Amino acid sequence: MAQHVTPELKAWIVQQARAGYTPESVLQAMRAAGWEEAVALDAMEDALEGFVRTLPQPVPPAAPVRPHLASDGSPRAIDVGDRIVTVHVALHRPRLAVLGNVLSDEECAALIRAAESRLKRSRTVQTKTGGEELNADRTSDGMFFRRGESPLIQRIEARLSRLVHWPVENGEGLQVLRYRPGAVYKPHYDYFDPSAPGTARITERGGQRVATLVIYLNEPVRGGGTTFPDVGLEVLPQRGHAVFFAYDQPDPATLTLHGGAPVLEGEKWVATKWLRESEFTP
Ligand code: PD2
Ligand code: ZN
Repeated sequence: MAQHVTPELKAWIVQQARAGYTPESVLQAMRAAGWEEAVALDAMEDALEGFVRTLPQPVPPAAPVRPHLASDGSPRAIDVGDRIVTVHVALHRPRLAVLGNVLSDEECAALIRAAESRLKRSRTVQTKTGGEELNADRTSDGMFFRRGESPLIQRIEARLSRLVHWPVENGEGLQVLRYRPGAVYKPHYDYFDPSAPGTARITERGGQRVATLVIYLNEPVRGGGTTFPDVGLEVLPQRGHAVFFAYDQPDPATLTLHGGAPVLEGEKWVATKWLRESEFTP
């Protein structure tokens, strides 16, 4: 006698699938209840096809979020709450923008004043060991502010966080550098070399660096541009302006090789904000 598949049977099959029973175990139960294998398989196919259509469709993985400027169109001006930052140049490879009005003249002068007595010959993080070293490739003097250490620093950190859509907590303390005539910062990447033995230790706190803001606090008389040799770009220091660049992987393919060209006359002062993947605890 031909076996007839009822709506109740199909509903029971869906119920078993929802409860997490495997198709094999459902088939086995139907066979035990006297259903012919071919009829049982047809019934399962029929019932489960409808069931699968009701399941939520898989969501494609979201692109990783990275520090970025406003993403709606190519705005010429970005409201960061307490001032309007202007966008002068935007590059896509490397991801880079030249910005104006990031700091006021008074803020630049106040940063220089607060940093001056704390300057020491700059050191670079030594990825071989995870320690720091004096470096002939970097002949500036520098210091780090602690994150949030004064109302001025708090205000600037909050502004930069809003500008690049990245939490204040993921930022290293603001660094101030002074270059005297002849001082340079030879071309380098700001991320930590993944193949270097010290990198694991350095990235324990906050992960990799993912973006940099170099903010110009004054104007040297001659020289001192920030160069990007891969793309033949030189950003010239203008007080209160900044160059922002992001690197979504620690790899030269990001084209973010950059350096500070020698200062030929006068002094150059910058503030650098390095942004980490996650919360940075000093
Ligand atoms: O002062 C600069 O122009 C400069 C150049 C390259 C700063 C940095 N790197 C840096 O602070 O990472
Ligand atoms: Zn750098």
